[in-house]
Amino acid sequence: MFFRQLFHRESSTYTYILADSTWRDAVVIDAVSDATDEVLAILREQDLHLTHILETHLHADHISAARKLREATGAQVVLSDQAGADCADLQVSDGDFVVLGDDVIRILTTPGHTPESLSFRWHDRVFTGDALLIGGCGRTDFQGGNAGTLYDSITEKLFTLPEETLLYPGHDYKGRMVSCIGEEKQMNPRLADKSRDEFIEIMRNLDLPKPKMIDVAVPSNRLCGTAN
Ligand SMILES: N[C@@H](CCC(=O)N[C@@H](CS)C(=O)NCC(=O)O)C(=O)O
Ligand SMILES: [Fe+2]
Repeated sequence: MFFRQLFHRESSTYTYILADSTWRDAVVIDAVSDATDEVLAILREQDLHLTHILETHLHADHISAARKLREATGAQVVLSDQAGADCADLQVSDGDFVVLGDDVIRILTTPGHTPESLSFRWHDRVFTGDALLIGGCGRTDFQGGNAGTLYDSITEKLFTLPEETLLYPGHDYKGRMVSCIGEEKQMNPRLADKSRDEFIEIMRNLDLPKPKMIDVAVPSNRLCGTAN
């Protein structure tokens, strides 16, 4: 097993590289365009062959490296079938999986931050994109977001995973790198002991500024990230 967590400072985005050490196959989750060379260098150094480029959703705050990585490696881009992204090689839905060496990465649909949001489960960990963040969750006030749907995704899908499952989020704005499902169930201030209606009310009152890149990033990412 090989695992790396990279951080993109401008958008506080985490990119993950997962690989099977026996077969030398790798996948990347939420690669940022600015970090394309860094991802390719790690693959080269570790002698890994990239098979899939997984996107948790159409990002609003950065441009994806998916297209550039596909051009460089021939790997397949994986996006939800709800993304409306014809550029994807594989359009997936709940229960689908991606083979990685001797194991699989299980695909969970976790809509709410956006309709096409996915989480990926691999070994002892889950990659939740912006559905569930450490001590928070993705906002639901743009891109077809829906707070009630997000509450259902978190409580019915993510919170029913084993409590020791490691939680690797799509972003963190305070430098935290990993949590676990049990900790979020007990401690996440938006979710612990909160009803669906209370959660919807919290999300309604967040009043966050629009992401700086949204008007460029979303159309670009629907094309798997145009070259920049
Ligand atoms: N200031 C950031 C905001 C980014 C932002 O809104 N990110 C979304 C994810 S795409 C979010 O849900 N953030 C949660 C939060 O800020 O609590 C920017 O301009 O890019
Ligand atoms: Fe997002």
